[in-house]
Amino acid sequence: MSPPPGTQTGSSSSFEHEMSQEGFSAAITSNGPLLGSVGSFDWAGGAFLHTSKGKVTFINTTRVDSDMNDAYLGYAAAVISRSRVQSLALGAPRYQHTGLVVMFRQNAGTWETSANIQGSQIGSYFGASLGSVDVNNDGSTDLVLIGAPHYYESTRGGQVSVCPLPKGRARWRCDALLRGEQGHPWGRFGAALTVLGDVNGDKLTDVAIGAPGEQENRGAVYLFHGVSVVSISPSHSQVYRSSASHVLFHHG
Ligand SMILES: [Ca+2]
Ligand SMILES: [Ca+2]
Repeated sequence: MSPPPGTQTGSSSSFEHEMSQEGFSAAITSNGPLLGSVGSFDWAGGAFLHTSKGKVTFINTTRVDSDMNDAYLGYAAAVISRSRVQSLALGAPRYQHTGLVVMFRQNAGTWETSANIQGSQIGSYFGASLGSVDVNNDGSTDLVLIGAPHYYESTRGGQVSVCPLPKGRARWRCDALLRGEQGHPWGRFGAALTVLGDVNGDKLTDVAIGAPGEQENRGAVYLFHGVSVVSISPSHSQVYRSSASHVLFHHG
């Protein structure tokens, strides 16, 4: 256990990772596990990459950036693979109150930021969940899913942005949204998401997205299928709602 703030007598650097909460999120890279560390550097956050040789690398936005105060970088983590080269995505859902996802790539042995995607709505918690999807199962990531579970609309709460990997040096653009059903403004759709693999036998990867706030926090899980244009269908195929009888709702 770490001592509470204000009890340190050591060097000022002792607060760098004192309450870092390493393991807040996790992803597996080809080098070893990546563990989000939202509390590092006074809640700017970051992530630790543990390699097989016992080496630990701390990854964060490289410059001391006051914008990152309380950003919670590392709240979510995902690994992107393209042509066998891995890059990392880390979510910072409290960045400037709108949220941010930062991409990192390895350059001459160090991890540096390569791109970022910012949320649009204050308080939306954009970047609270992340998923890296290889829709067509060819070994290369096709898109990144970014959850914003507190995104507010009057009839449904939370959304997930579908962001295809840009070609070459183009900017990231998120070109579609996944949402829950109407009638759940406090649903927190996108608070959690999971890449499932192919569950309906069409060889395209499918995803599940949680909405833990639906139905007075009994929660729901939505299933979305991958589609052959290398994306995720914006219409869910099923929603599983928690109830005494575990009723299963089918759509289309
Ligand atoms: Ca692919
Ligand atoms: Ca499928």
